[in-house]
Amino acid sequence: MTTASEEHLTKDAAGGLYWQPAAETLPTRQLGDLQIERLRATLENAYENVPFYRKKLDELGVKPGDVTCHGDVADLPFTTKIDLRDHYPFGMFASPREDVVRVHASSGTTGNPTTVGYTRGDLDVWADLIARTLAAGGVAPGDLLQNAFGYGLFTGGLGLHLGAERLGCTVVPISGGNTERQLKIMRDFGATALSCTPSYAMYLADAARDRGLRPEDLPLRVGFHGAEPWTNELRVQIEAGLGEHALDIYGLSEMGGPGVGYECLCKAGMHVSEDHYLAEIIDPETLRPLPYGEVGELVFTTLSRVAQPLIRYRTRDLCTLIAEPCACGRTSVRMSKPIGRSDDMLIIRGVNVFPSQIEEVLMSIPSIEPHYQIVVDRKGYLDIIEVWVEVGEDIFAETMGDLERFQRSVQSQIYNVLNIQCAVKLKEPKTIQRSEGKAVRVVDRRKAL
Ligand code: DLL
Repeated sequence: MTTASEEHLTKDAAGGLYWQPAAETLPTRQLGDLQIERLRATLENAYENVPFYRKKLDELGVKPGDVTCHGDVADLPFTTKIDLRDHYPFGMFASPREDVVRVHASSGTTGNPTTVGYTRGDLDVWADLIARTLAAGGVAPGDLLQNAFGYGLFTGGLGLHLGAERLGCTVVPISGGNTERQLKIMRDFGATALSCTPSYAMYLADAARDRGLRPEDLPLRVGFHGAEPWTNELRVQIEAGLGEHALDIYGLSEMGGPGVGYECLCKAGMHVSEDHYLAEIIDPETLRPLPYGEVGELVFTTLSRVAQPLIRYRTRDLCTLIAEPCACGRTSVRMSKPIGRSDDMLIIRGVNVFPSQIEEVLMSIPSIEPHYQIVVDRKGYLDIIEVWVEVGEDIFAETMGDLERFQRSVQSQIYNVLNIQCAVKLKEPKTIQRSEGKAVRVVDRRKAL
């Protein structure tokens, strides 16, 4: 007897599997038509149910029915993270809150995080997109996925979990951290697949080596790594250290999380799930669309999300779109690895951090002077962040114990907002370098991973 999931799974040309073969290999022309049909439905939903979009579209004099081809997309308004924050928590929902069965939020945001809601149908689509991602790496029922992405409001843990269950493999919801236990469970349970950030994968690889474990002692065959930038050089090291194929996966909370882009075993860029997301590259200065192959900012429009449709969402990620066909047989465009951002967002151990969030905390503490510097570095493969702050003379007159207490209190106030540990260094007045132009608030000493 075949199970429902085995009926889905057919071999691709790269050694992986299709989860939804028809959708994943849809001829370009049909894919384009499907996108326009879904785009119109999305615009209608947004126009009818989200006052923000009704106003924006009315201002531009665009009606959902006016969009008939891809060229019309450039007439549609953009959406930014600020728009989402301004409508916190549920003002961008197109569905009544009662129909929203899940809410996630972006990592590490201060004040108002950006929230994302899913109807039951949205979760269903998400599950299939992650199942596609896992299948592309050859994962099938019978495999065991150790899911070391963080569970909680972050979309990584629960997203991968949902897709693994949809696919029908065994999922171990171990979440992040506790390296000793990760390595034990990996061997005891026989994990054939791993999901976590690339930096954590490398950390696990080093920890395994330090304990005398060779890659062949680990049962892994494939890993799904993303949520932060990484290079092909790191891929080679992770693969050698863990004995797995290390595949890149991309997504962002605003688009519903991972599942937006994923690599097949050709490892030649991430296939964009184009039947559910319309991808564009724009020039971040002029906001004009750029042709495939040019580096620019990635912009997405959701094509099937019901609870929270987003039109031309500016991801701030800089990359290129690759239109040439992939050897695996999938027909979608691929996105290159993001090479940077068009804003100042830092990604520290997978958590998104805006320097302004740290500034807000610091500036709320009276004894701290308005001079600070955020120093980001890497210890092994893990990011570390230090916040150097200038404090008034009076602070240094305190006892050692008082100073330490003050320092710990600043650390914990930053932790409360960002959810990441950082080391606070108290500096004497006028010791942080002043700049004649823009203040250099962030010193990022990390080399590309
Ligand atoms: O990082 C969703 C995710 C979870 C993706 C698990 C992959 C795996 P956010 O926390 O909202 O969502 O962060 C989104 O992270 O705009 C990129 O700047 C960055 N990012 C995500 N994946 C990659 C990747 C999740 N593969 C932001 N390569 C995005 C480079 C990535 N950067």
